Formats: sequence, structure tokens, C-alpha cells
Amino acid sequence: MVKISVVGAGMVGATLVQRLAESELGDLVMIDVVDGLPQGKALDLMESAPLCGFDVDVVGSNDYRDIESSDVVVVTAGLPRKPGMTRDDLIRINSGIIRDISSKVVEYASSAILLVVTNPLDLMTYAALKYTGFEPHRVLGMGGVLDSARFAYFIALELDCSPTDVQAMVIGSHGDMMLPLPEYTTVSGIPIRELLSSDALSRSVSRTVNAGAEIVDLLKTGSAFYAPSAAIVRMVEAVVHNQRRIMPASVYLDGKYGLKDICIGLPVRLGRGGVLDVIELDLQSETMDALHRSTDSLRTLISSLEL
Ligand code: TXD
Repeated sequence: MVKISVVGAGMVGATLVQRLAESELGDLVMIDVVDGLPQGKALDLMESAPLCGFDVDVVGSNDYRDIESSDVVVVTAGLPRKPGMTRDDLIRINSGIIRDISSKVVEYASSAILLVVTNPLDLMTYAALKYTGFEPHRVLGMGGVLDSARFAYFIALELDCSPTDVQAMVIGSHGDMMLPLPEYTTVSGIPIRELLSSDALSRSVSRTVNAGAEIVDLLKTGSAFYAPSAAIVRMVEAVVHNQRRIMPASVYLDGKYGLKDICIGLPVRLGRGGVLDVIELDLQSETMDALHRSTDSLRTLISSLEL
């Protein structure tokens, strides 16, 4: 049986475990620092098994020994940015959390694929890669699948069509500098520009870039978790079932796109070994420039990590 561990039993982590259990992708372990939280959520979830009809184990724990021999470890642990906290404060706190978790993953699940969800995403993916010392194809971050799903949904709203018919692509850093790519976005194979006016397209692009903040403003406390957890499931499923699916992920680059020693969102082929390869798109020159600008700003933030 495949074993999947999820670190962080908060909104994203617990919703993810529910989705994974209900799709019977593997046996599940949910870890958190808060005593009783993962145990309580795991028990509640297992009590739904007779009703929902799934037959996998869900264990909640505060002890990393329980992640032993996991095939996939998903990291959703971290603090959200709070009032008064600077971006650098958040980076320092969350990278400390990523460092602790990385050492436990190395100790107990040294052959796992490590999927990072904690924000700021591209930096935390890079930090996890450095802290674990894992091969780059085994460490990746979830950002672009969520951003692309949001872009697809907003396009579907504009077109009044089924969101499932929209194939959208968003690359770049997971944040304000993300790059929704209309030239790689289609609806049932039809290029998006043949269906949507440029005004409607730019509305969809800007709503996509602000989508995380739109949810935070509505919720008042906390951030999105339904779509993020669904995006993580797609990635975990691609690994566990060796689907070789093509989707954007934050990945380590060693020369492709003219970029080195950085993690940023680009399309990859995802399968059992993790990142099977990074797909090189023939980007328009302004998009390539924008991608390089966002890696420049990531690089300045990397200097605030204690690596
Ligand atoms: O697209 C994406 N990548 C994202 C990222 C989409 C949505 C949320 N995104 C980020 O995921 C968000 O900015 C946070 O950094 C994480 C988790 O978000 P969530 O909404 O689940 O946060 P919660 O509900 O506060 O849960 C975090 C949990 C909480 O239960 C803490 O007790 C736990 O993390 N935590 C830890 N667990 C284990 N080990 C350590 N060290 C630890 N520290 C905190």
C-alpha cells in the first residue's frame, strides 16, 4: 500500500487528507505540532469511512517516526502572515519550520517525493531542497496547478462554459509576479484568443493574479484551502499512479530557461520519480523577461534564508 504523509493538520493539510482518503490514494499520516489536533481530525475522518466507503488508514500524530517509509510527504505546515509581520519575518519563521521538517523527512522518509505547499512557495521549495539535500527531481512545490485552476475557472465564467473544458497554464513564481499564459490556454482545443475578447481575457488574468487575496479578504481569517487541496491531490495522484501528467510546479532549474540554482513554477512531467523533466516552452521575449525578473526578486529573498 502506498503511504502518504501530510505535515500540518491545518485547513489545507486536513482538507487534503480528507480528499486523499476519499479517493483511496494510499494510507495516510497527518502530523502537526499541536497535541491532539492531528489525532482528533484523523479519528473524525476515520469515523466517516463507513459512510463514505473508503478503506485506507488515517493516522494522526505528533511523532515524526510515523512518517517512516512514506512514498510522498506533503508539507503544509507554516504560519500565515499576520498583521505587523514583515515578509522577511514570515520567511525566517517558515524556513525554520521547513528546516525542522526537512531533517525529519531525511531521518524517516529518505526516499520520499517531497511536495512543498507552505508559503512563500518558491522560496520554501528551494529551502526544502537545500535542507534535505535530496536530488532536485524529488523536491517540488505546488503553486501553478492552483493558479491555473483559478485562471481556468475565471475564463469559464467569462465564457459561460464548463470549467472542465478549460486548459489553462500559469507559470512563474506563486505570488504577485505569476504569469498566466493566454498563448498556452485553450478551451477544448480552441485557442482562448479565438473565444474571448482581450478585455475579458485581461479581467481573467488580473483576477487570477489576485485570487489568493480575494479569498483572504472574504474569509477575514485564514486563506484558501478547497482549491489548494484539490490541486495537491492532482500532483500526488500523478506521482502515486505514475501518470506522467504535464502541469506547472515549482522546480529546481539548472540551466533551462537560462536559469540556474533557483526554484520557480514551470511545466513539468510528473510521475513516480517526481519531476521526470522540465518542459521548455518557447516563451515570448516579454514573458521570458518577466520570468527572469521574478527570479531576480526571489534571489534577493533567498539571501535572507539561513541555508
Ligand atoms: O498554493 C499554495 N502553495 C498555497 C499555500 C495555498 C494555500 C495555502 N498556502 C500556504 O500553506 C499558507 O500560506 C501556509 O503557509 C500553508 C498552510 O496553510 P493553512 O491554511 O493550512 O494554514 P493553517 O490552517 O494555519 O495550518 C498550518 C498548520 C497548523 O495546524 C500548525 O499547527 C501547523 O501547520 N504547524 C506545524 N506542523 C508541524 N510542524 C511544525 N513545525 C509546524 N508549525 C506549524
